[in-house]
This record gives sequence, structure tokens and C-alpha cells, in this order.
Amino acid sequence: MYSVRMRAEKGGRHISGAERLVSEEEIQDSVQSLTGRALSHERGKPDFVNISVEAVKSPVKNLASLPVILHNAGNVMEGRNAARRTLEFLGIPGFCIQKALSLLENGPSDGQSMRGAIIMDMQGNRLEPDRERGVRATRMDITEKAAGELTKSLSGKGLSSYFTHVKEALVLATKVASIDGTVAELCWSDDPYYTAGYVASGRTGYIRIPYLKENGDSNGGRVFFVDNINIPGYINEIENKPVLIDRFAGIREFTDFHTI
Ligand code: PML
Ligand code: MG
Repeated sequence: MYSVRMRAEKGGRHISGAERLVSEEEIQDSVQSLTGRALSHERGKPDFVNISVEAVKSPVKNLASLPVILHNAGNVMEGRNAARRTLEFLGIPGFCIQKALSLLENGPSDGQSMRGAIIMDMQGNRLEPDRERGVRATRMDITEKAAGELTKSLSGKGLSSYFTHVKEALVLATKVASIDGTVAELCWSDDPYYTAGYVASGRTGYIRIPYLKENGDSNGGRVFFVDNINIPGYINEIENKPVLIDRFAGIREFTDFHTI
């Protein structure tokens, strides 16, 4: 298999990134579609696009996706509360939650969003070696069959138009949750007109929250909350361990934490 990755920048600032894990026959098509993505992004027209194609040498791990749990928050205040409560439920100290929310709200890299994620321990320390770039989870994808199941479920909930964002985020969140030391992930989009985000963990699944920021706001990003990690080992797994989601674990409405 091959890892095909795209990232786009403007004036040295992150615009977008995406990636696929494909067979040799699929390389050309995926390069083309990722190039198209890079050139037509709502965060702006890039002046630098990097596309890389690399053979994946280590064995690919197949995983079932996290289940998708739909939270019905109706505005940003309700959405942030839902995120806070979920992270508290997972045992993350309140001051870490607050710090993570304000980092994403204010743009974690000098008021700008990052290419990758923040890694935060249970003392609120940031562990990513490069605070401007962050750590980017890569070498992951979803099979056509599992993506087809996701499409069907989303359309049953009236969410078809969000397919690409949900698919890519669910793949990433599933990979990150599967790595030892991850306690939870908090994410909301840095795309200005995409207000949704999620809290994900192996214990709760992927809790999708429709409003985590106001429309038009281009700050966002990801925080991986971790405990007891060896930093280089953890980052190596996030970046290099190839993961293919081959089953979709279903979608349901959020009711309360007791049913999770
Ligand atoms: C992004 O692609 O910018 C992150 C999107 C996170 C939310 C995806 C969703 O469930 O709608
Ligand atoms: Mg984005």
C-alpha cells in the first residue's frame, strides 16, 4: 500500500491537509483528487502544495471505526458544555479542559491554526515538540465498503452533506483512540463555515457535536489528551502506524453518559 498525503499552505500558514492509503493502481486518481482539494478550499487559495507518495512498509492494522454518537447541542454554548462534560466524564482535569478549549478558540499557533494536533498531558503540559506545526496523524484510511456503510447511516440522519468531513475525522479519531496512552481527543474544524467538532475516545465513541464554534470563525484544531506516554514512541505511532478502518460501528443519538 501507499500513503498519499497532501498539505496546502498560504504565506507559510496551514490551509488544508488530507490523505489516503491506497493500492498502486489508485495512486494517480488519489493524487489528482487531493490536488483538486488543495486548490479549492474555503480557507483560501494556497501558494504552496505538497503531495507525497510513499510506500508503506509496516503491516496495516485493520480496525472497526468508533461508533458515531450524535449530540443535539443547538448552539455553541451547549456544544462547548457537552464537550466539557464528556472530557470530565473521561477523567480529564478541569484546568486541562479549559486550557484546551481556549487554545483552539484563540488559534493555538500565534492566533493561527496548526497543521497538526496539540498533545496535552494530565498536568496541562503541551508535549508536541513543534508548537507551530503540531503532530499530524497520518497513514490511515477507510475501505470503500465501510465508507459506504457510513454514507448510508449519515443519509438516514439527514447528514449526507457532511460526509467528507465526518469520514476523515472519524478515521483519524479512531486511529488516535486506538493508540496506547490516548485518553481523549477534542476537535473542531478550522474551516470557517464548518462549525462541528467532536470529543472521541475508546470509552465513549465519537461524540459529534454540531456547534463548537460560531460560523465564520477560522480557528480550530485538535488536542490529544494523553497519560503516561513515552513522547517519541507515541508520536511515532500517531504518524507512522498504518491503520485501515474496515468496519463501521454504527450511528446513534446521544442520550446520557450512562448509556455510553
Ligand atoms: C475538519 O475536517 O476540519 C474537522 C472536522 C471535525 C468534525 C467532523 C464532523 O463530525 O462533522
Ligand atoms: Mg480543516
